[in-house]
Parts: sequence; C-alpha cells; structure tokens
Amino acid sequence: MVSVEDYGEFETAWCPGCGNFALRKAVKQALAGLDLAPHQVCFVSGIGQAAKAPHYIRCNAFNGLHGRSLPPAQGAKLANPEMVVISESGDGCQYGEGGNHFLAAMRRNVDITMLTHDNQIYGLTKGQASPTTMQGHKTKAQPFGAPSTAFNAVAAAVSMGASFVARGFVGEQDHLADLIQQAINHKGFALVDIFQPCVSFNKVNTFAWYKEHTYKLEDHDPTDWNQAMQKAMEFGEQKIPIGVLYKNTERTPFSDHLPTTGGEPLARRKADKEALRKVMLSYGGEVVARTSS
Ligand SMILES: Cc1ncc(C[n+]2csc(CCOP(=O)(O)OP(=O)(O)O)c2C)c(N)n1
Ligand code: SF4
Repeated sequence: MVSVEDYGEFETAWCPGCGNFALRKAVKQALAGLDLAPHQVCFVSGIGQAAKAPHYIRCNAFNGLHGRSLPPAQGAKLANPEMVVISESGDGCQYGEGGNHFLAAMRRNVDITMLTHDNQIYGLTKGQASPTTMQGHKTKAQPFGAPSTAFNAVAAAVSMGASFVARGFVGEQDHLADLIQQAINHKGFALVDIFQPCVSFNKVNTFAWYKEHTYKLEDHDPTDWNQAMQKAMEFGEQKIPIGVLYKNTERTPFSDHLPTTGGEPLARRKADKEALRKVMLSYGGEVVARTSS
C-alpha cells in the first residue's frame, strides 16, 4: 500500500505561504490514493517556481527548458506506456513559452496529464504579466496595467476538443486531488489548470480572491461540448467554475494510431543492430563499429 510519505519530504526554495505547497500536497494525495509507487510515475517540467515541483517529490523526473515540458513528456509516455507521465509547470511556461506545444499536445492526444500551476503571473522572474494575467493588472513591468487580454486555457482546450479539461484551486485540496486522479485515470491528454496563489508577486489573485471568485461545478454534463464551452467562458467579473469541465468521449489516445507502440514498451526493446546498419547503408553511409575505451 503506497502512502503519501513514500513521496518524501524535501526543503524547497518556495516562499512561505506559496500556493505551490498545497498543490504538492494534493499531487501526493492523488498519487498515494491511486496506489501508484514513486517508480511508476515520471514528472516532466520546464523552468520557473512551479517547474521546481518535481525536485521536491521522490519520483522519476526530467527538468527541461522553459516551455518545453510537453515534448519530452509525450516522448517518455510513448517510450514507456506503463509509466504515468505528468507534465507540471507554471502558466507562463506551459501557455506562454510552451504555448504551441500545448496546442500540439491537445491535437495529438498522447495519454499524459498536464498540471498547470496557474498563478496568473511570472513568479520566478519576479512578477511580470504572464499569458493568464488579467487585462489591466498592474505589475512593476506593466505599470499602466497588462495591455493584453488573458489567455483562457480551459476555453482554448474545450474549443479544440481536448480529451479531458478540468480546473482546480489549491484552497480545495481534496477536490483538487480528486481532479488529478481523474486526469491520471483518463486515457488521453488531460489538462488540470490549477489556481495557485503567488503570495509574493500577485497581490490581486490572492487565496481570498480565488475563494471568493470560484464555485464547484454541480449538475454539469462534461460530455456536452456546448455546456462545457459555456462554463469555460465564465471568468472575469463572473464566478469561475472549478471541476471537470469537459470530457471528449469520441477521441482515442495517440498510441492507438501508432503501430510502433504496441507490444513490448520501446523503453525495454532490444535495438536491432542489423536493421539499423541496413538503414544507415541505405543512406549511403558507412557503419563504423565503436569500441569502448
Ligand atoms: C526561453 C526563455 N524565456 C524566458 C526565460 C526567463 N524565465 C525563467 S522563469 C520565467 C517565468 C516563469 O513563470 P511561470 O512559468 O508562470 O512559473 P512560476 O515561476 O510563476 O511558477 C521566465 C520568463 C527563460 N528561462 N527561457
Ligand atoms: S515567487 Fe510566487 S510562485 Fe514563486 S515561490 Fe514565491 S510565492 Fe510561490
């Protein structure tokens, strides 16, 4: 039986009171609740405060470049489908620098979970507006208010027919852990956008602000695209729904369309050196045997 303690306890570089702590608790609760052992899980992140999360949990992990968590996460899953793969980073990392990877991942539908720490700000670089910062929000770098409209990640995901779309809040830990579990259990790409207050650099979207501005979805049919789209568009002046917004029941995971992912996982298959030699020769190359010194 796996417990939360199996995932370890580490010192962090996060500010006291940061929403990242509650998010990490919910992640551990979700994994232990699913009885997943640390060796069965792989986290992939980019750069930022949120992207440090995999440093502070005892699991497999890959920490890549800013905005680049999704490509290696999808690669890891295709190489080893037996592994639960989670891409975890900030809203800047995953929707800004990694924005196009986000769109491509939704189209592709590889069976991974994407957790976005959405603090509506660039935390690590000290509070510039991120793609999800609300228009007009004043920061040191945007003293007249952020000029652009905020990116609504869940609406973008529903509009693209992503296969699982949810939104959570770290102030609702059990609810969030349940959403993470549903996302992991979902076969296909699953997004959980998570409100995570940055207590140092976002003085607008605080714990109190999220508490006041969110409500839990009830009597909502996540398989109804129109309903999901309507709920995903509730933001700004309106109250913001948290819960599972959308489930696309028609899509199949990417691996179902890829003949190489059947059978033994690529990660464990032996390389066929003779076949490789033939491929190299077919390009007119020369195959030189390597000797280890
Ligand atoms: C390509 C690139 N652009 C910009 C940076 C600088 N940079 C590092 S972290 C960061 C912001 C991270 O914000 P976010 O992803 O929202 O995560 P948070 O720190 O808020 O958790 C930026 C802009 C970088 N490292 N690489
Ligand atoms: S800067 Fe913000 S996001 Fe980063 S650790 Fe501090 S409170 Fe958390």
